[in-house]
Amino acid sequence: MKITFIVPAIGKKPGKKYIGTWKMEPLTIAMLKALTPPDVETELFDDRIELINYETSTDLVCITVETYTAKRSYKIAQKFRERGIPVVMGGYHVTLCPEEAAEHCDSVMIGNAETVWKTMLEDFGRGKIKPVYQGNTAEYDIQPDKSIFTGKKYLPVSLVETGRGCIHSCDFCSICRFYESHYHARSHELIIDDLKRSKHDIAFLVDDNLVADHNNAIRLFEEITPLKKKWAGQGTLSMARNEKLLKAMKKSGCEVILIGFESLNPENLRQMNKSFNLAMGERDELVKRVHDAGLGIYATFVFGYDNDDERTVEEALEFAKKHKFYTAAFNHLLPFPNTPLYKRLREDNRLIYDKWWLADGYNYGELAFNPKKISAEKLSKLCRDARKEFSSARTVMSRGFASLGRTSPLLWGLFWAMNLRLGEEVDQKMNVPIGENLDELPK
Ligand code: B12
Ligand code: SF4
Repeated sequence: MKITFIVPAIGKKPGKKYIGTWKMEPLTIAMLKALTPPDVETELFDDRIELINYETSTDLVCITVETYTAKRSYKIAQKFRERGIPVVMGGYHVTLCPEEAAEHCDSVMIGNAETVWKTMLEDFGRGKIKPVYQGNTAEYDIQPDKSIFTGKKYLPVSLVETGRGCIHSCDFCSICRFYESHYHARSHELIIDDLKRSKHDIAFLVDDNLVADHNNAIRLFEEITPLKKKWAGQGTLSMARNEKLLKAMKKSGCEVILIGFESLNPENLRQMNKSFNLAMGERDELVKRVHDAGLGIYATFVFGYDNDDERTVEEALEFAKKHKFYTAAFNHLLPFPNTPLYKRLREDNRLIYDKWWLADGYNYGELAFNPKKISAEKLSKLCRDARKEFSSARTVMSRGFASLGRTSPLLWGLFWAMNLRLGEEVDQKMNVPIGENLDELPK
């Protein structure tokens, strides 16, 4: 039996390069490969870095689908199904919208694959694949098999999972829908083993809130310190209230931590069900503590909540410049399917498209709903301009020198490469036509 794995791109601009910072190893495929018995032949086409061979000789096509890649995934599936090759789909979007995905493939997998992948392959082998498989989100005790990436050009960063899910319930978030607001910590033995196997010196610890449990996090950081890796991850400002945690993070090799500030406006934080960001205390002081501990911050903001107006983006930009963050994202809000945000906007008749992810003419960077106090076009432009300004030579220089005092020489070097690239990418990302230009060669 032979399986063809596919990672779809979100879409391509004719003749342009695909987004550099998105070319990370797709850990998802390494997990599916690890679950696959060794006698099954496998191949991978990563649409972000290569052309898909639609004529490949294969028995089964397995596509990982995110909301941004859904339209393209459905088109790719159609091409294989026209040849009579069955297609299985799984991933975030499929779990959020199983009925929609089922219209475009032979079988959908809801949730995680670990507990059902082998059954699905056995059913397929007997010619009896089921239309739906329901995975159990709690069990994942295997190591990824990254041999499937051999010969592919990805960024030199190893993705290592430390936990799945999140206990919070922010109204815009797909993760808490997928994991029903539960967190599943991964065993420290597996994490350490995974880090030891990873071939790069820099790791991205895949966890949506690495510091959800301070004591577990401190223990983990103490255990990985001897591995001498440099790493980045995602957490909340709550880490700043625990000096022991900050010290353990730094000592274990943490250089940059992504923090979702989302909004500086308390009413917006309440509306998005993220008031826990408010309960942590004085924001400037907490940011200072994280910086003083020698950690860079990747700050993320989201705009489009009901209290946002033309000033809001500027205020966030000023805040980000004041603290000289390692980097920052100025995103507009996007209603992902099956989230409370999506339902609220639909009830209020504020959606511009019923399903933006499938809509003709929908481009990356555009709003898919009408904000209350600002027009959709204006907000999209303000986000773009904030990204441009934050990555302008003047701002990058001043942030770069602040970063010198915080992060290690390795990450300082990376700072320039990353920030200059991000600056270049602002307009590369803007207006990528979602799902379009299927046969465009990546550069
Ligand atoms: C690492 C990461 C990235 C990396 C690289 C991603 C990659 N594909 O290589 C970078 C930084 C580049 C990135 C970029 C973006 N990302 Co991202 N990313 C993640 C993150 C943190 C981890 C993904 C991962 O490796 N997980 C570990 C694997 C093992 O888990 P998994 O993918 O869920 O796979 C399991 C199941 O879903 C299932 N499964 C998955 N696929 C399939 C396929 C089949 C056939 C089957 C049977 C089963 C199956 O089985 C797997 C094993 O159990 C997730 C959040 C998260 N915690 O998962 C967000 C996430 C996937 N990203 C998200 C988004 C929105 C984006 C961006 C659009 C952000 C932006 N605005 O710029 C871009 C799009 C880039 C692109 N697609 O080209 C969203 C997607 C939401 C959605 N509804 O689709 C997520 C969920 C984050 C979020 N906050 O909501 N991302
Ligand atoms: S804290 Fe982050 S991962 Fe958790 S629900 Fe909120 S946005 Fe999602």
